[in-house]
Amino acid sequence: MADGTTTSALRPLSDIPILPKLPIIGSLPWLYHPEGFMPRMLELIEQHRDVGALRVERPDGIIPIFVGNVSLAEDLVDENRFEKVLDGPLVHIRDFAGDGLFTAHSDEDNWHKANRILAPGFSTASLERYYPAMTETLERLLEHWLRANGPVDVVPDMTKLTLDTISLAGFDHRFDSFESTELHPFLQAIARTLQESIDVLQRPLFVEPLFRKHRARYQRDIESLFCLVDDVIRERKRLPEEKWPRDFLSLMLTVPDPKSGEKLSDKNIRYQILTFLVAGHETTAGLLSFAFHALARDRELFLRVRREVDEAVGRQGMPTMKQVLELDLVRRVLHESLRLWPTVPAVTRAAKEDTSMGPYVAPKGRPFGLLLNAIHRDPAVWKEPTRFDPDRFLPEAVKARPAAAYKPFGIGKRACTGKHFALIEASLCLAMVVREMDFEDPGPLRLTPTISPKPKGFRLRVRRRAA
Ligand code: MNH
Repeated sequence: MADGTTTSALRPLSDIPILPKLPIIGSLPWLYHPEGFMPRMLELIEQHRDVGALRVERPDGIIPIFVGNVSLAEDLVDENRFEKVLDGPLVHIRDFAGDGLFTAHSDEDNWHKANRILAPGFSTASLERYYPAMTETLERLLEHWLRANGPVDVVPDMTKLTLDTISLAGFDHRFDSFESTELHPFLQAIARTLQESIDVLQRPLFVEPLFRKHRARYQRDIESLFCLVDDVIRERKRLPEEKWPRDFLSLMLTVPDPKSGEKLSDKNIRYQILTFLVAGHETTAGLLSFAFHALARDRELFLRVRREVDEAVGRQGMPTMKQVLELDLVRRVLHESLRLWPTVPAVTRAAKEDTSMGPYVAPKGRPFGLLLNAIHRDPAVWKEPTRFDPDRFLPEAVKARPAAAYKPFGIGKRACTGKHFALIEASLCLAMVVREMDFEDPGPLRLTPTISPKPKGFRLRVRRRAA
């Protein structure tokens, strides 16, 4: 044991409270919440803060354990003893994201290989190359909102922004989403397959026959995703190399693994592209939507942010990437949004060898769902946890808390590859919208029950900034 205690002194996992359950449907009736599964889990953990963990029974009889207190999380984030495992929706997302970075197993060769090839391309320094894709796409959003000069639908517009940005930076493709009201069929297929990966977990097995057509469409959607991406790869290879744009696709096709000297296979590249699309758009779109909601409700904070932007960037033109990186308050607003509404609300960890989690045994391989939304509101660490206060992310305050208290980008070697990309893209958007526009208070926040939570029915009245 890492801490010298013996396994026999530890409590069995069956000591963790369990929700009521019924045959065939498990704990389903107790898990319903109009805003989705994750807000419900948060509510339940808050009722069990004394323990900080809860077991529920899935319709298939599997009993996941959810953990939501920082003290327990401190064990789960220990990279020496725990690692990411695939569980819940990730098992299904693997149907279309394959052995791409996000859904690869921690010991899979292709994870190590792709991580060595791709991670350097996402460092802050490398991101200069993709920054023009961010400003170009943001111009479209700003035009759209300035023209609207009235109510705008924030979530779909943020989705268009982040999708167009990642597609342009990732594989030089322009979806031009702001030119139509409908989302591109490819993007709709991504949204449907993603949602199915979580919906399937909440259906009792006996209703499955009623979902045969639905499952057939899921399979067709996946085929169509593969088709489009494989086409993009084939097209690229047909171009002479000196004409290749400097995007992630070219990087993947040309840069060999520094260790083995091998390049990624075309099939793996397909999975990586789908991974960027899947992991990299809803999450950032949700983050921006929540941040705008918070600013629209707090005029004083809004004006503080605007002052920062005016001073650092000026009143004209797009900022440079360096200027964006210097927008401290903007960055703190984004972190505070991710604290209250982490757009990936949970990750899964399991012990590499038998060990302990808090007072409990943690048998090798047994998955624990770590509820990020719950640790981010643990009152043992966060004072007045529901209050929106970006100054919680001032350097002194960050140093004073355990690192396990805030993990919106995941943990250790399996943490988010796109973190800097997302934060630069989101900072740029937040800064420019606040500089150019004023908002009206949209009223209280509700969440959608989607795989990545978003503000529900969030319309914002925007108007051009009065000088
Ligand atoms: Mn992202 C992994 C959150 C934006 C690409 N991301 C993760 C994980 C979290 C996460 C949490 C870890 C999941 C797990 O442990 O199972 N990601 C975010 C958030 C945002 C985000 C909150 C935006 C805000 N992510 C992005 C963007 C990209 C991206 C943008 C790509 C351009 N993320 C990834 C990849 C992984 C990942 C790739 C998988 C990393 C790995 O396991 O090696």
